[in-house]
Amino acid sequence: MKPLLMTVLATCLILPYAGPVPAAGNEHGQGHAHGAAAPNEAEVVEGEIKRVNKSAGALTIQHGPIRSMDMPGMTMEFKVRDKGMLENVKRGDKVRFTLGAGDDMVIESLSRQ
Ligand SMILES: [Cu+2]
Repeated sequence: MKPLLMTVLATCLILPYAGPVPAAGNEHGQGHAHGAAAPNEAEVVEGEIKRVNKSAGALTIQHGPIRSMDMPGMTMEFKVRDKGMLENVKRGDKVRFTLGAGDDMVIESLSRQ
């Protein structure tokens, strides 16, 4: 579906402007410079890829805290929205990603740090 692809691309373009993401701090809340293009304010999570599973369309990521989900840092597997997102990453890459709304923990956007 084209609309989904557009969403993924748009999100990827927006990411570089999200600004520095605190690795451990809580500095969110100073200004809203990136708000205009991010209607639902998806939280950007930092992590390191531990495994790329192309057949399952999933990534195992050692991620930092995800405050919007009350999740501490841990290593876990995430599905990706589009398997094409797996083409540009490999084990050991440091990445930033956002998850879709809801409990399904699907990676909606992904970029290398
Ligand atoms: Cu987790």
